[in-house]
Amino acid sequence: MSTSLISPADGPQRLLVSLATFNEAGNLRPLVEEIRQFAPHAAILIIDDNSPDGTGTIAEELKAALAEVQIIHRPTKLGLGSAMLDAMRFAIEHGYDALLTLDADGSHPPECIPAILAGMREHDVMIGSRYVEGGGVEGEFNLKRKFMSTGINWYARLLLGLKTKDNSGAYRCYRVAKLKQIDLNRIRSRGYSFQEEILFWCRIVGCRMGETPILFKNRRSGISKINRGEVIQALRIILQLGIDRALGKTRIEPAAPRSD
Ligand SMILES: Nc1nc2c(ncn2[C@@H]2O[C@H](COP(=O)(O)OP(=O)(O)OP(=O)(O)O)[C@@H](O)[C@H]2O)c(=O)[nH]1
Ligand SMILES: [Mg+2]
Repeated sequence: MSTSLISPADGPQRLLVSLATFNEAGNLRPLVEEIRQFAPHAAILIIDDNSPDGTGTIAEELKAALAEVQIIHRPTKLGLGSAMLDAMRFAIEHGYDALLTLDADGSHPPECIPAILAGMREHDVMIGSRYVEGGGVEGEFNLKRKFMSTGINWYARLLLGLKTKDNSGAYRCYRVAKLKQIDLNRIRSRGYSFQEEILFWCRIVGCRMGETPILFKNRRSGISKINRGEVIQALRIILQLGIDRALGKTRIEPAAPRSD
């Protein structure tokens, strides 16, 4: 889509916003409206996994009404990480400059998009972060969730050498030219550990990482898709990646000088 130009002064020129959805019927429409408000010239890609609650039909209605909306319908629930990979491949194939991802449940406030895009002037990856000064969680994280979030961040920093503070959230913007330098076929995660794994590879290809504060909100409606199986799988994949890193298996040839 060629209509997605935003002022170069505001950040990347051709911006794709991607939303992975599974049963977000109550959340998708208001979110798309808010995104259009804060990123009026962005294209919006919805990746829906045949949600039983009809999210895919709502996506079709949005597409019929709005030129900037595009959809990938997938036959079944294939995991958040696999949806992110599809979004990255789409951004590369369609020549976008930047890819912004956020959860479709209302947890990631679209009013932070301008700050994230502004950060892209000096960074290749910008994270909407709960864990930098000014960021946080609205209301209270329940204890289990707080423990999980803190634990996984600590674990990923230790094993993968990540320096950023919020490594598990999905509110991010990536420079597509840097994503092109990553061999996306090497990414093992199909679920939630994708967030940590892609940051690891972004660091390997020399991305400049930035974080800007966000106030994370509890999902607007519907239920969480994260479960014990997802958590165990995430821990296993990060451990395996950490072992590969220690064994030197994740080294890559230095990238050619940037042309962008
Ligand atoms: N396409 C697709 N989207 C998914 C899948 N799993 C989760 N999502 C979406 O990914 C985003 C994050 O999932 P959530 O269930 O909110 O996970 P969470 O944020 O850790 O959990 P809560 O906010 O506590 O509900 C949401 O937009 C989901 O709809 C999946 O298998 N496929
Ligand atoms: Mg959520």
